[in-house]
Amino acid sequence: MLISRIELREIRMRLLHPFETSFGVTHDRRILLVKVSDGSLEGYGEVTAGEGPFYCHETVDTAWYILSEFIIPRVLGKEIGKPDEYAAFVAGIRGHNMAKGGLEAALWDLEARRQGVPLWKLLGGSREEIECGVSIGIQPTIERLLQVIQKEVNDGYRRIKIKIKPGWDVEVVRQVRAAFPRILLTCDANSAYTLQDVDRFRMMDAFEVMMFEQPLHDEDMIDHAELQRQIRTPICLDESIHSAEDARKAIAIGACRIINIKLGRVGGHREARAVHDVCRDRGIPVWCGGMLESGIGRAHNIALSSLENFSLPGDVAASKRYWAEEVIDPPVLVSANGTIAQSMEPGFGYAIKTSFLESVTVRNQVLSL
Ligand code: OSB
Ligand code: MG
Repeated sequence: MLISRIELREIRMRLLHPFETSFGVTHDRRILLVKVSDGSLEGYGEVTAGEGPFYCHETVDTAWYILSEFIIPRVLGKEIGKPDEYAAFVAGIRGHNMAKGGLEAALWDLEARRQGVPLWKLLGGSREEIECGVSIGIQPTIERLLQVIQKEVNDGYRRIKIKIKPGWDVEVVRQVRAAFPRILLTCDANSAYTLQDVDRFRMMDAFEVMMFEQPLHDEDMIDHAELQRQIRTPICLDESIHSAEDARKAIAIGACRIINIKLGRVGGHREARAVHDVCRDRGIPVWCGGMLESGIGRAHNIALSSLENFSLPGDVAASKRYWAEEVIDPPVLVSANGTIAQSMEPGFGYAIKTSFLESVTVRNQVLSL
């Protein structure tokens, strides 16, 4: 396909509920979208960077800069055979996986539309229905958290993830487990702890938590391996895994027993599948993480989750948990028993609500031949 036109677009949308993690609170999302065209068809991708460098170093503004100054000049006007070949065009650019991944996702959507097939089938997926979990931010009180969990359980979600941080951990998890003895429960620390905190994790070992997600520093694997040796609950890595090579090494040293795959964090579908394969070959289950995406990023996450080794419920939930109005039509719907059905339409399988998208756009830039 000839890449004849690329458009960057920043939209702003308010979350229905502010989302608090150990690194901060998000009320309003700034989301960078990428549209690619081959002259007749279009594909859409989402850059999953946040507003500030808190989850990782990338932000909406760094991604815009890297895309417009370095990535787009390397692909605009080029003939790219298959989306897998994109990696070679951007190989010289170090890091900035979310910037790379946003355009890569758009290329996959475009290729699927060119072939007239659903993206999940093009990716090689087999799960026609994916299992959904929810990620619940830090709440003002434990009572409030218990109410939110009850609502999500009533809505059918199959796994509840709560955010933890020092001071919002052992007692919180104890009470959640006491109130909900049977739910699949996981805890995400977003790197808020150090090895000094091993006793807190040993205390939480008693509550049958399915996994502790990214307890330690985002650049660490060694201390995670040490922590894993000292606790029973599996560790799941999120922030520390940027590639299939990272996954291979983390598994080899025993730093985790589960891996969360995020499209942006690993730089796109090609690397996401490579991480998936490394994990599958070593008996490590994976699940799809979320980054408070708009419907465009969400649709890509759903397609990715169709791969066989996505055997645990992901953080891929209904549009209505996040947004009053969605940029895609239909919005992402979750069934009463906590699943999302794959779309049978070409590409990522949802239509773009063009006029709503225009109404939430704050800037755009078109680069074309
Ligand atoms: O660590 O998984 C995370 C949101 C923003 C940044 C990091 C994370 C998250 C979530 C939310 O947990 C998942 C979602 O509902 O999109
Ligand atoms: Mg996480």
